[in-house]
This record gives sequence, structure tokens and C-alpha cells, in this order.
Amino acid sequence: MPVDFSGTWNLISNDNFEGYMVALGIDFATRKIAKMLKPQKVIKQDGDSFYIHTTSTFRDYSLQFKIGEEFEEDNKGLDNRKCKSVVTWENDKLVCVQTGEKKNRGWTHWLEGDDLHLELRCENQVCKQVFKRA
Ligand code: VL7
Repeated sequence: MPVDFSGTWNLISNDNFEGYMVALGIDFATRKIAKMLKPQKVIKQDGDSFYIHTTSTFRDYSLQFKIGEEFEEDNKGLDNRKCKSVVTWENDKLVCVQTGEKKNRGWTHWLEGDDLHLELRCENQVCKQVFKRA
């Protein structure tokens, strides 16, 4: 039985989001707003199908995928770059590789105690986010 990430999660820490956004080429004004946000994630997991909705007072982003099936990701409202993404299980971690213009782009989700962890990677930058159940 795989881990179940389903639930509503609130951001409690956000380490090096600035570095990650700079690596993505997000402009200064947008970064200033974005780093003040406390996004919420709603995750629905049904077998190998996932729905992840990240919401904030500024922008929302939603993603749907099946484990192991490559999909086109548009990153609309984020950096707007298209990439080919695929999410796989690595033990109990959910690992996404986002292939496109930016090297080493992707993210990893895992559970630690009652917390949801997310590592966001782009080029040489790593952002670490932690969420608690709402
Ligand atoms: C999504 C933000 C910075 C632009 C706005 C910030 C709005 C709320 O992709 C992500 O999560 C995965 C894993 O859970 C599922 O899609 C992270 C936030 C990345 C990148 C770009 C700043 C403007 C934040 C949507």
C-alpha cells in the first residue's frame, strides 16, 4: 500500500523559495508578493491518479497526473514554461521530473510524521516547503 497524501495542507515553512524563483526567472515584483504567501495544497489521491491544487490569495495552480505517465505541463501563472513531466514513486516519495528549458527541474513530496514535505528544484536551487494538515 502506497502512502496517502490526500488532504488539505497549509504551508508552515518555505526555505529558499526566493532562490528557486530567481532560478525560474520570476521578476522582482512578483517574487516580492509570492514570498509573502501562505499557500494551501489540496491533494486527492486515488490509486495512481493524483490531483494537486495549490491555492493562494495571488495565484492558483492545479495539476493532474497518473504515476509513470508523461504529460505536458504548462506552469501557467508560475513561470509559464512548458515542460514534459513525469511522476514516479521512489519508495514512499513522489518524485516529479520536469524536462524542459531549465536543467535539473522537478520536485519531491513525502510525509514525515504528520507533515507534508515538498522539495522544489531548479538548476542549482532547492526550495524546501513544509505543510501541516488544515
Ligand atoms: C507550485 C511557485 C514560483 C511564480 C506566484 C506564486 C504562487 C501558489 O508545482 C508546485 O507544486 C507541485 C507539487 O505539489 C504541484 O504542482 C509548486 C508553486 C511554485 C513557483 C513561480 C511565483 C508566483 C504560488 C500557486
